[in-house]
Amino acid sequence: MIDINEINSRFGLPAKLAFKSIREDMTVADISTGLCTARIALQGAQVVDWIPAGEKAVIWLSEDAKFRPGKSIRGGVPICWPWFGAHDSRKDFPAHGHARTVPWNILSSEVLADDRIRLGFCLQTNEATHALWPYNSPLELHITLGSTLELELITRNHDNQPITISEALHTYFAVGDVRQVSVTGLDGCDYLDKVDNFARKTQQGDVTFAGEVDRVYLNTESGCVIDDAGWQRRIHINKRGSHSTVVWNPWIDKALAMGDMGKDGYLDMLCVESGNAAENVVIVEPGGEHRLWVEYRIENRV
Ligand code: TA6
Repeated sequence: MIDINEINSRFGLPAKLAFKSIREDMTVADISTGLCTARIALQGAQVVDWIPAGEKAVIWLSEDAKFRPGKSIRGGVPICWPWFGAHDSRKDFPAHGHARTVPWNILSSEVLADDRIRLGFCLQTNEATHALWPYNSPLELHITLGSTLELELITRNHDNQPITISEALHTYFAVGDVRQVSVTGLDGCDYLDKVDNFARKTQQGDVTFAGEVDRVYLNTESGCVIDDAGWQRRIHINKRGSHSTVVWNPWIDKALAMGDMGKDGYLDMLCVESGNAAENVVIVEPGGEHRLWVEYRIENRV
């Protein structure tokens, strides 16, 4: 059980960062500065809200999101690790790995010179996580919040054998109406189309949405831009250490089946996920590390 007073005395930042229990068993970090407001759940070190000053929310959170221990929170920035999607061989293992549904510890908190807030988290390991992932590979997430949002996921291999991971920052973005959205930056990229039995295809032009879209774009290190005509803004996505980009909208039937997308929630969101999946898995050598970094920035289309 987390001692909220103790965590605030060690990591709270007066008037800028406070920890609180939103339920007896779920702790969140609330950030409020001149640059942004935000909320991070300690379960999964999951950003669940980020609103730059003067902007609409950039990160989408379902009105039906469940904040229950061990249950993935629908929305925000779930961390998919140490595998993306279904486990290769164990169907009883959780989709997208365990990182997003287990408690993380706070390592550090600081106010930067430009008033951005930087927080460091590490994944808590225990018998249950070792049953899923029996390697000594500490995982850290560093989050920098201001008028931009940066996340860096660091995997270290303290074992004496190479480890192979797949991963993604599975970010849900808020948009005016996904039917008026296009995603640029993936033209000419090969992708696996999960809506068409993982068929390998090549992207022609921008990605648009008139039905379920679930695509793993491969061998792409370039950033993307979400052009949101509805809200007259663009969301710039820059990345490093990532060779895959996943684009997903569940559309009507899949959203209904998921049960926690809220009423017509699929119209207000899309996922653009920076990571390493499918043929882009990452091998971390003994003593080595791998860093996956993203930055999100808003541009208003005047
Ligand atoms: O990243 C897209 C995806 O893999 C979809 O196939 C869908 O399963 C989505 O993730 C959500 O997965 P979740 O386990 O959070 O319901």
